[in-house]
Amino acid sequence: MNRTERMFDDACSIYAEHGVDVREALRKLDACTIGIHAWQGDDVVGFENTGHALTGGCQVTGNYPGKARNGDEIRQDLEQAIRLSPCFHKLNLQSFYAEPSQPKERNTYDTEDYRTWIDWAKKHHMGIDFNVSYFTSPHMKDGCSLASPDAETRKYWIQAGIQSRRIAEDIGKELDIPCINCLWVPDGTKDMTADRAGYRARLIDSLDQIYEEPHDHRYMRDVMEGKVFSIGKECFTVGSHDFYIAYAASRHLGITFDTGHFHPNEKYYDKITAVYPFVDFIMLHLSRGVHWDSDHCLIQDDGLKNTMLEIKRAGLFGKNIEMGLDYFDATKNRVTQWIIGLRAAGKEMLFALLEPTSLIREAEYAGNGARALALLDECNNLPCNAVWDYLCMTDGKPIGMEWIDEMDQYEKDVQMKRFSRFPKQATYSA
Ligand code: RNT
Ligand code: ZN
Repeated sequence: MNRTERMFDDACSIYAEHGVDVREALRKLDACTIGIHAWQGDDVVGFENTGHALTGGCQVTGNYPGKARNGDEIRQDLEQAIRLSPCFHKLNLQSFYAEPSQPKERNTYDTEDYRTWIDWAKKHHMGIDFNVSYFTSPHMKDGCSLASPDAETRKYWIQAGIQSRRIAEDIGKELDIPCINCLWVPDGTKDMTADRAGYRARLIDSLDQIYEEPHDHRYMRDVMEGKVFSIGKECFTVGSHDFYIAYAASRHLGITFDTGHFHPNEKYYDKITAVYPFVDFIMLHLSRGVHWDSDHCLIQDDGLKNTMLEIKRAGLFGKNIEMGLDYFDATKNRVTQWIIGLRAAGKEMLFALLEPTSLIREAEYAGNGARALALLDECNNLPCNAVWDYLCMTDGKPIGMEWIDEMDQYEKDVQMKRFSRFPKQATYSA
């Protein structure tokens, strides 16, 4: 027995003393996926080469070398990231990562324009989630799309929304894994508007047109993502959280909670069980909003821990709830940040699945609050990491911190060789 196996054995007996079956937890972990967001690989640029700067109130700061410059390089980087994470993954795509043979309007993309991605996902036994890129486009008017006062602008984006649901269904059917189709629009106003109701009525009308066509639930699910505000739209965001929760509940659709999209002191994990009973599906965009939506790389912080615990305690893992990463930071190695996020999400998922929840709950309902709190705190120090290392070992992944050296090597061998004095695509710096 090697050290990892010995430590795993010890961990199993310690958890068993608290009524937790480690192998059962590992089986449950296997049923969950973590989405990996393609857009961290190229600073949310896409493949359309329009020269249009990133818009939509999202901002990528930094200019670290080695950025992927095309589909093959993004896929190469994604492969490196998933190689160093022992969980099951799903690919999260934006519509502007289409690879059509001829340039096309974004609202006319079809499933075959994602053929390379679909085949790549098949090869890696992954599902795909999808998002229309309602930003970085000359077809946005004054930063608005579906809620724009301009009918032509709305028409363009409604068509993109309708198409995306067909693409999502096709992808889900072909991969036999439901494709989660997320809708987020940056629409809003920089300054005060005297017509909040008008913007919202237009958004409702556009959404109703997008969601009119019936699709097979087994292959695709619709979710909508709200936000407090975007940069440049500080006074009014049409698709606020309240708006989408009410809309999704009334239309039997789903919700996306992006963990960076709330007020910094808001406990976003509290929303999961509050909203879950009333919507069709919950998607989580896992991010680390330092101050507000800063899109910092996900790490194992209290927010992430409590999110996973919330899902586990409610018995919701694998049941109409999924999660994926969503952040973009160009100040340091982009692939390393994917791996940090994937591993942080995986570890916190495992930590939650290993929590002896019933012990804490018993103490709580027996009125012994101090015992419940003591257990809650002690659980932080149970040997979850020994189980994680064992998982890495059995999955053929590096153990402990070994992956960091592997990643440094990749940076040297692959990413740094991409450096060019005349980069093809624009980079964005603060
Ligand atoms: C933006 C949303 C959205 C985007 C991606 C690029 O605030 O979080 O999910 O990050 O669609
Ligand atoms: Zn998001």
